[in-house]
Amino acid sequence: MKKILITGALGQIGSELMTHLRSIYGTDNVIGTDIRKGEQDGPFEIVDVTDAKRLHEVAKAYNVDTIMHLAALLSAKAEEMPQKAWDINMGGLMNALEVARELELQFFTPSSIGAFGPSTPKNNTPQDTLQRPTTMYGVNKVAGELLCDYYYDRFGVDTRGVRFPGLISYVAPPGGGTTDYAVEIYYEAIKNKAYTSFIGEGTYMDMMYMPDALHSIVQLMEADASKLQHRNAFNIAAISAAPEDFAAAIKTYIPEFQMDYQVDPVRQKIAESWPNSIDASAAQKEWGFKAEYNLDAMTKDMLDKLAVKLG
Ligand code: AKB
Repeated sequence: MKKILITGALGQIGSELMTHLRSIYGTDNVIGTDIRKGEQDGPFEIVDVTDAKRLHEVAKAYNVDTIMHLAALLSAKAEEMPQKAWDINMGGLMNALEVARELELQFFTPSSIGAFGPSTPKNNTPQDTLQRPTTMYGVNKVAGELLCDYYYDRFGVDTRGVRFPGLISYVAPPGGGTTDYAVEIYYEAIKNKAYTSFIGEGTYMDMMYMPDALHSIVQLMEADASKLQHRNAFNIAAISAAPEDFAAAIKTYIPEFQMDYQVDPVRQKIAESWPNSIDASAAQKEWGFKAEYNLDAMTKDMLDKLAVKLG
């Protein structure tokens, strides 16, 4: 991995991944692409992933050897507009995989805990298990995992992926996810010392701090291929928590913090169809993944960083 093209580079993961990869591989070796131009240094091109020709042209022009395909609609947005989600999530993925096949590139795309459904074992969800999601996002993620494995088996494209939990960061906000409450709660804790959660009490989901997520991508992409028994996609895990766990963690630093609930039925239903916690032992065994941040360490860092960011 020396020259990398990122799609969706201005999104929640992309904006931090771009900076992280540039610090490792050099600014000129990481080409950001998105449907709009943002404020950032280094090579950047406007690319809509549904435009296969443009994606191919840019990858070829920069002579990249890796694509990290992040452009996608998240779970709640995909439920609002399922047809559009199919076009972007599946059409974009197919275009990116084709570019990887044609130009012989290494390929990363994230799957998600959304690839599981109500019939999946809920606790310590195994790596290989029943995947019958009931959301458009989940359908896209399962189909995407299968498509990436297909491109590896059929064409030899070096495809790799992880099933991300809800990702928490203070840099770029997520947009349209079910786990977004776990980011909003920190912003509101700093701004108003109070938060109204759209996910109900007692609803557990897996979460992870962004530095661990970024580290996982680099570690997986650099992993020795001969050690990988799985490819698309690995369970990775760090924190299993419900809204009240976040509130309790925040209260240790901001004792006046208050939380109440106004549950959004659409996102609650999605959350209830996902696992409470997942088993990441295959990722640990096959490429050594281990998260560094637990809920308390993440909370401390989020509150410190947001206090500075929000003044
Ligand atoms: C979402 O909530 O849609 C995402 C995810 C878990 O994939 N954060």
